[in-house]
Amino acid sequence: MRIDIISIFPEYFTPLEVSLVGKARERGILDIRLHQLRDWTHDVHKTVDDTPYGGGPGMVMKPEVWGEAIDAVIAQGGPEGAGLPRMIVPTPSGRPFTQRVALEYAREPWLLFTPARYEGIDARVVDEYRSRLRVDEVSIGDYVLAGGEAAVLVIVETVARLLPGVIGNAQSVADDSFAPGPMENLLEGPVYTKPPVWRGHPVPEILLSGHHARIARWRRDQALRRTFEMRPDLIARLDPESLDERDREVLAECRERHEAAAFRAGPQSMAD
Ligand code: JE8
Repeated sequence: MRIDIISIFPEYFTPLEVSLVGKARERGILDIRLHQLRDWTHDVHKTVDDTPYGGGPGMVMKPEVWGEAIDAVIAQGGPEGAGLPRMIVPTPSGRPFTQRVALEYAREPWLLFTPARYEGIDARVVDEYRSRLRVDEVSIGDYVLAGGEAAVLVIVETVARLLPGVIGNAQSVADDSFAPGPMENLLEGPVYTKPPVWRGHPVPEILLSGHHARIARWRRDQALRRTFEMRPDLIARLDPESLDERDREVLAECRERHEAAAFRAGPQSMAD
């Protein structure tokens, strides 16, 4: 997979030289190219922003500079047979970036990221490239960053670990939380390693039993409990058809404990 990133802070992407993504680059699985947006300015100050039409706070990134930069990257050409890149624009007003979206991106031969700063990029840039490329405006979460670079790091790492050969144990990816399948929309349960007892805290006996079916069941129980506690919204979205009898028992126990705790806490909490 080829990835191009255009940014005024290409140094922001040094983390993509280490760990899992760095190794994938060394092994030729990923070809990541960074581009300094200011290289496509023509003034002595290398200006990339200007005041917003209609007034308002902050500055907006100029369409001319982005247009020249994106055209230049596209003109370089991508992997053989890749055609044009899929353009990904991180923005707080984008569609949620999810594991399902990551799986889609992992199937693309060429991704072009355009992380902005200031108040974002002049909207005409997305309009222009929607007529030529597949353009995705995506958000990594409901909070406001200072720019799109951190989002690109999140997206690239999430996608890279899905590429064949990047994660040694392909099953680990298949078992991911949020990965389509039996664990989709369930959070990871607790994980343990040696020693078997640490500061008086033992590892759950079941994990030392070697009984794989019981361990798998215990792990799913833990995932259901963790999800009920931390992300009740995901429990509400579970497809009832995807739950077996034991799943339903575990969730019923969770509800009973939750209601008992609420009752003990008093009437106000019951209203919450
Ligand atoms: C960004 C971003 C994602 C997320 C992404 C790109 C470019 C006050 N203004 C700050 C409001 C508009 C955005 C301005 C900062 N900014 C933020 C994000 C994002 N993906 N999940 N949160 N924030 C840019 C400029």
